[in-house]
Amino acid sequence: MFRRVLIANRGEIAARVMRACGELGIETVSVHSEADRGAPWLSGATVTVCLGPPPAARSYLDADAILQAAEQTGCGAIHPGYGFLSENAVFAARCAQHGITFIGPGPAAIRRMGDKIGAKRTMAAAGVPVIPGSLDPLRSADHAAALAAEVGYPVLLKASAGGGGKGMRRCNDVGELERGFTEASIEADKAFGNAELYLEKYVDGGRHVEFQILADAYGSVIHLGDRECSIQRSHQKLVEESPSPALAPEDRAALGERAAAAAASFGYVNAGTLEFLRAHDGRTYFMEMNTRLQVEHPVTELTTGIDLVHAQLSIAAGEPLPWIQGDVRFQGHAIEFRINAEDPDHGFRPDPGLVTAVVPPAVDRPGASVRWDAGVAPGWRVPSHYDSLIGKVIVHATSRVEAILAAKQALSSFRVEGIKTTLPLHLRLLDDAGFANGTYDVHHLNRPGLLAPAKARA
Ligand code: MV4
Repeated sequence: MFRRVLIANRGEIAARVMRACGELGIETVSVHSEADRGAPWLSGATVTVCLGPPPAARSYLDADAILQAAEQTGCGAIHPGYGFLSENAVFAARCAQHGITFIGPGPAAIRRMGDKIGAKRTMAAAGVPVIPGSLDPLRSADHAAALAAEVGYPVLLKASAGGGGKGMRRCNDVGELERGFTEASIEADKAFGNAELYLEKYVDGGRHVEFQILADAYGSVIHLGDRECSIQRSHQKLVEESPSPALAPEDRAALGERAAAAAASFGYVNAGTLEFLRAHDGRTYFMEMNTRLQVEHPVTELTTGIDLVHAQLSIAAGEPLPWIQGDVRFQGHAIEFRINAEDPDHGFRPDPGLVTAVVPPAVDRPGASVRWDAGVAPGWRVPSHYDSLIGKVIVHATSRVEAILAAKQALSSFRVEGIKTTLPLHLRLLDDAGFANGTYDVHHLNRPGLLAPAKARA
C-alpha cells in the first residue's frame, strides 16, 4: 500500500478520500487553491500545498503544479476524486511518467471511454445493448439524414467528445437535422476541440440507471449493483438511490453481469460506472461509461458494505479484489441528497457565501442510519469559483419505505445556515407522490409543483 497519497481535489470528496486514507494509515497531501486557504477539509491532511490562484485552470487543473507538489512531498500516488483531472488521460499518463500511481484506470481506458462513440462501439461489441443509430462518426448532414430515415425521428445528435448531456441536440425532422448537423458540429468543435458527431434514435423519458463496477489488475471484475439517478435537472443529479425502484432483482443481476463483462472485455482496471437509459418499455441501453469515482458512490457503499475509496487504493496498489461476485450482498436501501449552495426557488442560482451554522443530520429509527459527507463547516465561506456541491446527506435503512422515513427525519433535523441550499427542495420531494411510489423518470423534476417557489404553492 502507498505510504503517502496526494488528493487532487477539494470539498467533500477531498474529505472523503482523506478519511479512507486515514483508516488505512496512509498520509495525505491535500493541494488547494488560494480561494480554499483555511478550508475545513484541509485540517485532516498530513500536509497541505497551495497550488495557485482561485481559477481551476491555475490550481486544481494545473497538472504541472500538482505533479511538482506530489514529487516535493514524496507521494507515491494521486487520487483525482471526480471532475477536474479525474478523466484526463494525458494527466494519467504524465503521472506514470513521473513514477506516480494515478488512482484510476490507465490512460488508454480513459481515452477509450472519453470518446463517446468509441465507447458505444466497445460496448456493442461486448454484447451490451446500445441505442439504435450510428456506431461511427457522421460524415455529413446527408449521412445523418440517411441514418435518421432508418431509425425514425425524433433523433438526437451527440458530440463524440461530449458526455453528461453536453453537446446534444434533438432533431424532429430532416429540416431540423440538416440545420442541427452544422450547428452541432460547430458547437462541438468550439466546446471540445472535436467536431465529430454521432446520431441516435431519441428515447423520450425513461430512467437513468447506472452500474458500479470494480476491476483489479488481474482481470477480475465484479459489479456492486445499480444506482437510480433520474432525479436531475439540466443533467445535474440531485438525488440518487440504490437499488433502483425500476429494476427487478433478475434485471439487476443480468445487467450488472453484462456491465462487468463489458469492462473486462477491454481490460478495464479500478472503479468505473456504466450509465444506462432504461426506456419506459423496459429496454435498457448503454449510454456512457465514467472512468472515475462518482459523486453518488456512497449509496453503493451503504447497500454493499464495500468502501469504494479503499477498494480504489488497494486496486491501484496492485492488490487483487478480495471478493468474487457471489460475495457481494445487497442490503436494504440507500438514498443520497446533494446539498448544493444554490437557491432551488430561483432557478438554482448559486448562492456562495459565509456558512454561519451547520447542524448535522440525525436519525433515530431501528435499522436506519445517516451519513453526512461534508465539505463545509461553520465559519467557512463557500467560494464562488467552483461547483456548488457542499456536501451530501445519505440515509440507509432496511427498505425503501423505511429509507424515505429516515430521510424525512434526517433532513428535518439538518441545518446549513447563512446560505441558500437545495435542502427545501429535498423536503418537498420527500412529500411527493411520484417520488414516494418510485415511478419517476428523468423529467420528474420539471413537473409543476416540485420546483415551484414556496410562495406560489401556498
Ligand atoms: C439520450 C436521451 C434520449 N435518447 N439519448 C443525457 C446525458 C447523457 N448521458 C445522455 N443523455 C440522454 N441521452 C437518446 N438517444 C436522453 C438523455 C437524457 C438523460 C439521460 C440520463 C439522465 C437524464 C437525462 C436527461 C435528459 C436527457
